[in-house]
Amino acid sequence: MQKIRSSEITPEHVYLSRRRFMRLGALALGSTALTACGGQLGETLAGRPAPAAPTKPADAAADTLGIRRDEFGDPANSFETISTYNNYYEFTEDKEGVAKLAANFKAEPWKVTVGGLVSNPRTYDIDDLRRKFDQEERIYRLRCVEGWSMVIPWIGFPLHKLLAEVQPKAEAKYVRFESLLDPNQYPNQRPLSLYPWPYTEGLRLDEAMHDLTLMVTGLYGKPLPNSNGAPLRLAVPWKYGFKSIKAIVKIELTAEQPKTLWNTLAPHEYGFYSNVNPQRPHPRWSQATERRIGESGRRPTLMFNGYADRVAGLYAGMDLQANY
Ligand SMILES: Nc1nc2c(c(=O)[nH]1)N[C@H]1C(S)=C(S)[C@@H](COP(=O)(O)O)O[C@H]1N2
Ligand SMILES: [Mo]
Repeated sequence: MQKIRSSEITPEHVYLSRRRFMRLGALALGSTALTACGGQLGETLAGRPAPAAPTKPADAAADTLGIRRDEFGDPANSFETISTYNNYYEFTEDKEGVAKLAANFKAEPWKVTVGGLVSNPRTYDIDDLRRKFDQEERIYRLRCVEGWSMVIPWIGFPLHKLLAEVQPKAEAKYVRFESLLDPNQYPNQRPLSLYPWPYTEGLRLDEAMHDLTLMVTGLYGKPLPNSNGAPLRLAVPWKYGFKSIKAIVKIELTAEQPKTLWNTLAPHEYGFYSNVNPQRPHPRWSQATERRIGESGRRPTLMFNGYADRVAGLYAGMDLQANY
């Protein structure tokens, strides 16, 4: 796999408010954490050359597996790249360090509870989910809010099939997702961690019901690697990658918009909706372009990450430039 220089990405972690730092002032924060976070300028602000025409195919290693392409014709990144370049903060903030730390993660047995405002609350074993719902391949783009992207051949089933089974009540308006809390397995969930664990995310019910919204159980036809959120994660391809929560243990239907980890940490940087929008810069960097991992140069970012024809209607009447 091609080595990815850390200078080529703009970390989304850790925006931490000054107040939070003061409160935790005694904590010996590594200086890396500080500089890696707030200190760095966005890729596009760092005096880089204008976007160059990307070279294709994205990833030489993809050839050996037979190239899969997304619906826009872009080749998928290799299994190697997808499973070794990760954002998974429960393990580490180092993208290339996740796979090693996650090697012994215990992804089975695994239970997922689905409850809240539903008529038929259920607890599923991961195997129940694999057996019960047809597993299909969906080759989606993943656009991280930091300004890089990949093409990933996921295996999974649409979330709406699961929701149909538990039957949301009329009052249910949102879906809340929760990741595993287990400091014994996640080194970065140590006591006094600066993150409000567990990782949580949320969708409006109609977003959750959209056919593009996928419950992911695998990639490249194999069970999901630990580094990608085994055994169960979400893929919401028109939103920034942090919405696609990993290692899900709980799904809850709610009447109110749920709190989410990134929105709690830095509400002015990471909105609840966080739809990919090249015209709306992150407060610290532009979102107009992205670096496809494996390509040279940058390519333009597309509205809703290219899925506008199918999802724009969900936001009719909403101001897309606002920070929701
Ligand atoms: N539980 C959990 N889910 C998570 C994250 C995380 O740190 N913890 N990182 C998010 C971010 S920022 C991105 S870009 C994607 C990365 O997914 P990948 O590593 O499979 O490419 O996972 C998202 N889901
Ligand atoms: Mo991300």
